[in-house]
Amino acid sequence: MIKLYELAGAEENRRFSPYCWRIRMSLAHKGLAVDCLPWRFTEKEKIKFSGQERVPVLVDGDHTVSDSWQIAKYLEAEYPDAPSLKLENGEVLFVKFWAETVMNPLLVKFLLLDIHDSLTAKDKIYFRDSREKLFGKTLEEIVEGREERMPDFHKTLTPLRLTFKKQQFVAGGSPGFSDYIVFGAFQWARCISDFSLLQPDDPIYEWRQQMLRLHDGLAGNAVGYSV
Ligand SMILES: N[C@@H](CCC(=O)N[C@@H](CS)C(=O)NCC(=O)O)C(=O)O
Repeated sequence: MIKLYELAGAEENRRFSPYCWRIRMSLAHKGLAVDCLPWRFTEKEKIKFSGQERVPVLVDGDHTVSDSWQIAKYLEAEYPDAPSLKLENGEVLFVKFWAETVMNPLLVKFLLLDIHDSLTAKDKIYFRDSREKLFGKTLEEIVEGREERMPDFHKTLTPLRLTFKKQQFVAGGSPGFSDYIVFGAFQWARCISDFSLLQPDDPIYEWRQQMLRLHDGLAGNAVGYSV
């Protein structure tokens, strides 16, 4: 069976990585069974065989693939007869870079402290140290005043909101990897934080509800907060 190394919190079933969620949803989309193995930030040794230090890492027989984008391409090439992730249109790459350079950097500044608080004791030390070095501030300073930053976040989501006024999913009439990219970011937040990002009258909220229900409620049933 396919194995997937996934980021976990102190609670083994709190799986919150946005990149891992892209792949969990993609595997379900393709109808592939998977054994999801919990991995913590400080368990670099456990994934050393992959030649890098981040999750997701997918192991499928003799194949080891890391990086969510490479994994999506691998799944598409290896399982062409299973439902398509719709990678063939180059626009998916735009969605990936938009999520990673516009959306996720705003989200991380809402979530850093909640992420920290959900980790094992050993991971807490690593996480605080590495993130405070990266941002040049304490986690508390980074997150402070997050409510006031919500209007900016909502404005940034305008293209997404307008898309859902015209079509049901980012990828068109049915979900594709573009949806899993954007959804992964919302699911990251939902699994780690009770900070509410969307209001029920927002078309993005309705889309997120649909995503939570997909594949027998895979994401909706995951350990997280009802936000
Ligand atoms: N470009 C990679 C990013 C993966 C990534 O950054 N994963 C995080 C978890 S969300 C990680 O493993 N971080 C390890 C660390 O910060 O030490 C992908 O798309 O898979």
